[in-house]
Amino acid sequence: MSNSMEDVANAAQAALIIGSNTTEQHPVFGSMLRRAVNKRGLKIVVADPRKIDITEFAVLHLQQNPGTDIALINGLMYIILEKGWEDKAFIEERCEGYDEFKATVKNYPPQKVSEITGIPVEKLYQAAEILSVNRPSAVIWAMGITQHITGVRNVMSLANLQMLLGNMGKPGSGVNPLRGQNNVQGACDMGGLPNVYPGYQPVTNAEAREKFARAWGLKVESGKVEGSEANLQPSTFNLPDKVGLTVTEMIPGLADGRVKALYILGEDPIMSDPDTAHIRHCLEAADFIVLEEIFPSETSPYADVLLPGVSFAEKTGTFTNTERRVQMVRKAVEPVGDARPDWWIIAEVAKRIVAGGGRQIAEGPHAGWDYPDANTIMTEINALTPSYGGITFARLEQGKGLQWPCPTTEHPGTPILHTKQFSRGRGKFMPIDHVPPAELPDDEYPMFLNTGRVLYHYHGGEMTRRASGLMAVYGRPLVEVSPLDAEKLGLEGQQRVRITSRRGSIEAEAWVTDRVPPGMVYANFHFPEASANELTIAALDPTSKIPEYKVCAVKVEVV
Ligand SMILES: Nc1nc2c(c(=O)[nH]1)N[C@H]1C(S)=C(S)[C@@H](COP(=O)(O)OP(=O)(O)OC[C@H]3O[C@@H](n4cnc5c(=O)[nH]c(N)nc54)[C@H](O)[C@@H]3O)O[C@H]1N2
Ligand SMILES: Nc1nc2c(c(=O)[nH]1)N[C@H]1C(S)=C(S)[C@@H](COP(=O)(O)OP(=O)(O)OC[C@H]3O[C@@H](n4cnc5c(=O)[nH]c(N)nc54)[C@H](O)[C@@H]3O)O[C@H]1N2
Ligand SMILES: [Mo]
Repeated sequence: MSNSMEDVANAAQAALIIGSNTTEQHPVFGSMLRRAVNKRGLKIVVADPRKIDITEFAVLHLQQNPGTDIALINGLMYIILEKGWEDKAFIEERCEGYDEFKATVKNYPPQKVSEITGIPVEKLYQAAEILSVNRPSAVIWAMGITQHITGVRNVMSLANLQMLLGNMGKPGSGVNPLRGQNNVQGACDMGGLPNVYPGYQPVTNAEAREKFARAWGLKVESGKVEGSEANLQPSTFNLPDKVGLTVTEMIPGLADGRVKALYILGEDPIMSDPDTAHIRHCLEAADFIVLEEIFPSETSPYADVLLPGVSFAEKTGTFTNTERRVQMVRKAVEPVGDARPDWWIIAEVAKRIVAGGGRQIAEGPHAGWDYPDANTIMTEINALTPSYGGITFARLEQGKGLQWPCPTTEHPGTPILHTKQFSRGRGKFMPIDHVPPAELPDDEYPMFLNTGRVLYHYHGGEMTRRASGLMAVYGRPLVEVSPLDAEKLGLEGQQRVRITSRRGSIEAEAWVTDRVPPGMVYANFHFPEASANELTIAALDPTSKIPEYKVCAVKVEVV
C-alpha cells in the first residue's frame, strides 16, 4: 500500500474497492472501513462482479463483467476529463506522459465502456462523480485486479486514475493493494522474487551482487558461476546475474526439462496452482522434490524428502504486513518433535550445498550461514537492505512496529509513500487498452467460472480444514450459483452440480445465492475433493506471470 490502513480509514472521503472482498479476506481493514462509513460517512464505490458483503456499506456497486477493469477505469477517466475534474496542478507538477495517455482514454466513451463492462452508463457517471467530488479518495484492490492476464496493466490503470485525480502522497488517498498472506510483503522485501535481492536490489546490478557476495563471503573461482551467463572475473566477489523463474514457470519447467528439482517451502501447489491435472503431471516429472511443511499436505505424496518446519506460534521473527509495517512475532509454544524454524533448516541446507559445490567461502560478516537466532538475521538485513536499515528488534520490541522505508535507527518510518515525488521522479501515465480474458464462455462452455476464497478457510485448507470450529461452520465445498441459473438448470435446493472446463471437472454442492450474477459460478480451492484449480486455466500475465484465476469458461450440470 502507498498509504496506511489508518489514514485511509480516517481521512479518505471516498474509496474505490475494486476486486477486493475486503470484509471476508481482510476482516480487520474491512471493519475499519465499515466503521468509517458508519461514523463519518466514507463513500464507498465497489467494483466487483459479485455482490460481496462490503456492497452493503457502499453507496454504489458497479457489477462489471469479469476481466473488463481496464475498460471500466478508462471509462471513468474519460468522464473525469469530460467534466474537467482532473487535478491539473498535480498532473503538471508531478507527472509525465499525459498527452499519449489522454489520447488512449478518448477511445473509451461511456456507451462503449458500458457495452464491454455491462455497467449502465448512468452508473459510470455516478462513480466518476463520487470519486472526484469527494477527495481525497483511495483506491483499494486485491486479487480481482491482479489475477488476470492483464494484472499488471489493471494496476497501472488504477495508478493512472489516482494520478489524474491528484490522489497520491496525502492521507486518505493512494494506490492500496491489500497483500494476501501475513508476510507476503516481507517475503518480497527479502528477495523472494526471481529478479531481486532483498530491498528490490536487482540481480542484474553488479554493485548489488558484489555487496551481497562480500557479506556472504562468496568468491568466483573460475570465470563461470553456475546459472550465470556472464564471464565473471575470477577471484572477485560475485553472484549469478541471471534472472530466475517464477513459480508459474518453474513447475511447467519440470515437465519440459528446464527444471530438475524443486525445494518447496510453505506452498501446496497441488491445491493452489492453476490446472491441477497439469501440475500433477509436472510434479511427477521432477527428478527430486523437497517439501518443507508444517503438515502433510496434498503435495506431500510428490515429495522425496519432507522437512518439518514450525508454525508462526513456535518461532520468533518478524512479519511485514500490507502497509509495509514490520512487526515482531514471538515464540509462544515449543516446537514438536524434530521440527525446526524454517530459517534454521534453510541455513543448514545452504551450508551443505556450499560445501558440496566446492565454492570458496572467504571471510565475510555473514559467511558460513551461522545464525544463532533470528536477531542475527535482522542485523544482516539492516546492513544490506537500505529500506530496512533502521528496523531493529530492539526498536520493534518497544512499539507497534515500523513502516519501511526506515533507513536509520533514528528514522520514524514512512506511513505514506510518494509525498513529494515518485520513486522514478515524475509519475508516468501509461496508455492502456482493454484486452479480453484468455478464455471466454462459448456454446460448449457457456458460463464464467470465478474463483477465490471464503471467510472460514485459508487457501488449500491445509490449516483450516484441521480446525473443528471452522469445519462446523463451513465443512464442505460449495459452489455459488445464481437463482436464475439454478432455475435454468433445474436445481432444487442444495443439490450437487458438476462443473467442467477444458481442463477438468469437479462435483460439489450448489449454494444458490445472488452473490453471483447470472452466467457465473464461483468456486473456492479450499477442499481437495472439489478444488477450483482442477478447472482453472494457466494463462499468465506476461510481466508478473500471475495466472488468470479469475476467469475461465465452464459448463454446469446437475448430478
Ligand atoms: N479468510 C481468508 N482470508 C484470506 C485468504 C484466505 O484464503 N482466506 N487469503 C489471503 C490471500 S493470500 C489473499 S491474496 C487475499 C485475497 O483477497 P481478495 O482478493 O479480496 O480475495 P478473492 O477471494 O481472491 O476475491 C477477490 C474479489 O475479486 C472479485 N473479482 C473476480 N473477478 C473480478 C474482476 O474481473 N474484476 C474485479 N474488479 N473483481 C473481480 C471477486 O468477486 C472477489 O470479490 O486474501 C487473504 N485473506
Ligand atoms: N483458483 C485459485 N487459486 C489460487 C488463488 C485464487 O484466488 N484462485 N489465489 C492464489 C493466491 S493469491 C495465493 S497466495 C496462493 C496460496 O497458495 P499456497 O501458498 O499454496 O497456500 P497456503 O495454504 O497458504 O500455504 C501452503 C502451505 O504452507 C504451510 N505452512 C503454513 N505455515 C508454515 C510455516 O511457517 N512454515 C512452513 N514451512 N510451511 C507453512 C501450510 O501447511 C500449507 O500447506 O493460492 C493461489 N491460488
Ligand atoms: Mo495471495
